[in-house]
Amino acid sequence: GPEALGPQAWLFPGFALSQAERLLQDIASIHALAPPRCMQVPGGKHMSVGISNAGMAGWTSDTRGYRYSTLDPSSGKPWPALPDNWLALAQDAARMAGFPHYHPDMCLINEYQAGARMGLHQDRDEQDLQAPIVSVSLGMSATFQFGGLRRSDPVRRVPLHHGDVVVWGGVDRLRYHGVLTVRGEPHALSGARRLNLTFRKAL
Ligand code: MD5
Ligand code: FE
Repeated sequence: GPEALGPQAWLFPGFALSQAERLLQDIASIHALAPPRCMQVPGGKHMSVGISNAGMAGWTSDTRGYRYSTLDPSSGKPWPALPDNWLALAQDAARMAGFPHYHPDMCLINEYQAGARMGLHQDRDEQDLQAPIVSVSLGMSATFQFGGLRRSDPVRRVPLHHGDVVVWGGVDRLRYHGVLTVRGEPHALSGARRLNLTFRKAL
C-alpha cells in the first residue's frame, strides 16, 4: 500500500502499472514532436537527462538560466498537448495524497539513458508552490534521493520502480531531491531507459 515519505509526500507503489504501456506509447508520440534533449545549464555543462514537455508550458534551461516557456525553443512551436489520460492519472494520485483540487498545466518528461543522473536540487521555478508535484516512474528502476529543506540535510534513498507514483506537496514540496546514476537491467518495455513524468502547475 501507500508509504508516507514525509508529512505530505506519498509513494504509491505500482499505481500507474496498468497504464504503463499506454503512457510509454504516449511518450513516443510526444517525443516525435518534441524530442528529448540534454539541455545546457547556466554553468555551461549539459544535463545527462534528456528533457521534453507536454502541456501549456515547458521547463527549459540554457546558459542564461531556467524558465518555463509556452513554446519549444527547438521548434518554435507550442509543446505537445497534455493527454487527457495523463491528467486523470495525476489528479487521481493527487486526490489519494490529500490534494483534491489539483490542476497541473504541464508535464515535464525526463528520459534517463543508462548512466544518466540528476543532482540534488529543489523545484522552485513554478509560480504556484502550493500545488503538489506528481511523479510517475516508468522503465528501469532508479534510486531517488529525498532530502530536507537545506542542501546539507541528510538524504534518504528510496528505490523507484516501473509504475510507481509519488506525490510531493505542502511541507514536502521544496525538499532537496535527486536521482542516482541509473544502472542495472534494461526494462522489457523501455529498454535501457528510465522515463519520469512530473506534473506541475507552472503558470
Ligand atoms: C525524477 N524529477 O525522478 C524526478 C521526479 C525533476 C525531478 O526531480 O525536477 O525533474 S520529481 C521529484 C520531486 C519533485 C518535487 C519535490 C520533490 C521531489 N521532493 O520534495 O522530494 O526524474
Ligand atoms: Fe526535481
